[in-house]
Amino acid sequence: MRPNSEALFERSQKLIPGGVNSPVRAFRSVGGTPVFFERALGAYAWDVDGNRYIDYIGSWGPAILGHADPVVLAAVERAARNGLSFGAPTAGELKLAEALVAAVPSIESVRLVSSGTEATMSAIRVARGFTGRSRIVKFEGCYHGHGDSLLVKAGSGALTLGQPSSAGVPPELAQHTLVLQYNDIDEVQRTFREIGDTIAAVIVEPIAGNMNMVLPQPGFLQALREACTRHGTVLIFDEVMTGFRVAPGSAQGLYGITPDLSTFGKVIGGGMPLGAFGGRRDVMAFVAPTGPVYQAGTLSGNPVAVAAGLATLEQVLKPGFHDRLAATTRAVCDAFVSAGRASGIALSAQSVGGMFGLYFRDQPPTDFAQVMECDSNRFNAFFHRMLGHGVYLAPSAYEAGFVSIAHNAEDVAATAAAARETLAAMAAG
Ligand code: KE4
Repeated sequence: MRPNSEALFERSQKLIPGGVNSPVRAFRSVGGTPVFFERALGAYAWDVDGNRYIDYIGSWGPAILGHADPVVLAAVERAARNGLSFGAPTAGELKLAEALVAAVPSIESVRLVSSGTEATMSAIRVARGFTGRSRIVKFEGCYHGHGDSLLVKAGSGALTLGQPSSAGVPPELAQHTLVLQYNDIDEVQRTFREIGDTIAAVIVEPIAGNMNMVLPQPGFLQALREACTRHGTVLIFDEVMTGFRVAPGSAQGLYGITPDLSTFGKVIGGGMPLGAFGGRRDVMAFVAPTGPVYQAGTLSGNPVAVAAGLATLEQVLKPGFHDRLAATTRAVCDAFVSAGRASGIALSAQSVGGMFGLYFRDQPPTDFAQVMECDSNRFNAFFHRMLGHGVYLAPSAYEAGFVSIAHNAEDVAATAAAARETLAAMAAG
């Protein structure tokens, strides 16, 4: 009996580019047929053939409570019964803005949008409008969504497909995007000494999660803060992935660095289309209709998405939530590392809060060059064997993994057993 995923994939490729609505889903780097999912609940997802997987993607971060959380579903249902979208202000949007301002001290004013891409694209425009400058700085391997200025040496799907710099972005625009090396403090300081007063913004993932997971080295984020302050550059923390995923105060709370703007997505929508950008009041005052930087959206602040986000954040911000989530995520990493050690295959792993990196390399990489040293062929073999054991990892060596509060000790044990069997088989050749 032919798997339904294969049949569906064959048909969808005829109508949808690559058969998917986001490139990383296409399994292009790991090979094979993408799994078509039918439903998900808690830590698990079932494909269209009824196979169950322990899910370590969680929709690339939003499913931090586990899939189909009953409280979130009830909130969505209540909101939906009152209408799906009004294109007018609602009390829920104010409540979510209040929740974000309360949880993230750097946010004095915030605008809701419908995706992380919209959030980062808008934040860049605001920074350019506020400073009157055009140049921005990003870091190789970091991904900030598919806004034109940011698709230069990007990570995630762009890196996965070997297209870090996208076609279709006019050179006249891309020339304003300066790409530096993540964790290279000397390069940042040298660049700012030379041209700092021409730089509108630095946008950075405070924990890089789109070239697999790379942590900021001591002093890196502080160096960005100091350089931006000295030169009147807007420091943007792209917390679309790390926001409420790594700590109650997000990565900026974890590292004690105050950005000028932050962007959010994923967790704050709980699986529904929702993003946000916000920060210093004087910068956000430039956003229309109060200021000259235009930004808009038919579904911005959508009441159903806002209901999902509020219900999610309410649970995520309960005392002890991140401690429990981080403990489970550490246990998952320990399982991978001990399985690697038992097999003799070079494997390392690390985690922060509810996100983790898994590397076929002796030590976790600390920069983009070291990420490229990881054995992606081994990762691809590992990915498919784990899939066969009912464990769903990101279909790319350049993505982080995500754990939910619904993952339990049995799931970790099953993952450990699958990893031991998989790596032993790989070691045996
Ligand atoms: P979206 O437009 O996909 O909601 O957010 C873009 C984005 C912005 N900033 C960061 C740090 C991000 O990680 C993302 C999106 N992340 C990818 C996964 N690495 C989304 C998955 C996909 O592209 O299908």
